[in-house]
Amino acid sequence: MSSSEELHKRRLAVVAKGVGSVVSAYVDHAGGGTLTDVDGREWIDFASGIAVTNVGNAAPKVVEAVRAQVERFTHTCFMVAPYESYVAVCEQLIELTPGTFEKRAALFNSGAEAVENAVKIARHATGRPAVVVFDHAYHGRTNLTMALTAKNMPYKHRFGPFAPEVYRAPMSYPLRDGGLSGAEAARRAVDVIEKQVGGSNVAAVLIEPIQGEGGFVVPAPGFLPAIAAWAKANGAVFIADEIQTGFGRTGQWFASEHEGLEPDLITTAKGMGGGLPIAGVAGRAELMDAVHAGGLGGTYGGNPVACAAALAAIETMRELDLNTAAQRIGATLTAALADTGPGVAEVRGRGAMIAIELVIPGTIEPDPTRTAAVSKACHEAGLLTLTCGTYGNVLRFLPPLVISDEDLNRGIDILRRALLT
Ligand code: PLZ
Repeated sequence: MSSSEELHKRRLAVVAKGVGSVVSAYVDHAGGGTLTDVDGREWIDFASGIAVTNVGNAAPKVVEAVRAQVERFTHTCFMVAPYESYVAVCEQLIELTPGTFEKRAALFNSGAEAVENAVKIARHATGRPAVVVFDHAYHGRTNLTMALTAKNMPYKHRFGPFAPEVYRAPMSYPLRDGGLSGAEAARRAVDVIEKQVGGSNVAAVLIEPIQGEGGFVVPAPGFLPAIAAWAKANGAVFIADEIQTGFGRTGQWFASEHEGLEPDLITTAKGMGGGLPIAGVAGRAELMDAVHAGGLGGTYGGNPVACAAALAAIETMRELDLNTAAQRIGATLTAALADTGPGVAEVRGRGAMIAIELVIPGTIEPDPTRTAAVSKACHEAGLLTLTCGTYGNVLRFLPPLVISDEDLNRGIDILRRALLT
């Protein structure tokens, strides 16, 4: 077996530089809350492959379901010859997403593809062009989703021109908007939408209930319900992008539930597949079914192996009550980070989606340099952490929801040491 150093050398000769990696340790195997690299070093996982392995890496039920499925058949294309597991995943999406109204669902391969399809459905159903998104939003890297994403570097820089009819409204960001209430921040956003776009032109308002790449921004209470109410009053489709927040991550099946939201459409990916690539759009039947037969699809969307993994992952979430686990992880992390010094402006998030925002002490000036240094110190000590945020000054923690108390506490010790020394 090659060492990480040897593999990295090989990589540099063949893998495009535009594809980055947070660490240059190459993974040999992973399970539960840890990864082991090819040099035999163990890492505590506070990343979950960016909020994907909520049920843990190589979760036993997922492994078994995938193995059984690949032996039966690997691919037929649901648009050619359908199979039960696709239908069963859609049944689960309809049952688990908030809202008791009649729903339909469709499956895709990646988060970006789910977002693209949600926008297609909203435009088709309303006959309107405009899509409203928010400051700090992240929705993907395809051409339309780059347009929907806020941050230039690294996602958009020199990749334009971007898709038209995308409009950006101000977000509720309590630490950085002077403490506007949810209602005030919503009024500010609605004012921009009405003055710059016009309510009757809006096909969809698309928002992450807690922003992911943008910095784990939790909007002030009341902001999301007010935006959803505006969408309803103006005949626009309210789409919650729950790709990062979904499937137990925030301590509920979907983060929309924290404020009683019933989005018209929800996009899901990441956690739903237990590590295999699968995504979905679920929502109001009259919107989903507005699209003509054959208008939605793709070769691999809802691939049978990915569907088998998703069904096993969802079953694992239910059996192990991972929503409760996420709440417990969140409470432990939040308590452990409460006294980490004046450079930590805020500890925020919900459930096992927790972050700290680092600033120059005594100000709210972002401190990306220290953020990178703390992250590096964590990596050197064997804790896999990620950064995020428009200003690159947010450290985020996304442990698998099955992480043991022992691994969680070992991770927290490393983190505290990195922050306090
Ligand atoms: N919507 C809310 O978080 C993916 C991307 C990391 P894909 N986030 C991690 C990176 O640098 O590429 C994401 C998300 C939200 C959409 C997406 C896109 O999902 O599966 O990466 O396409």
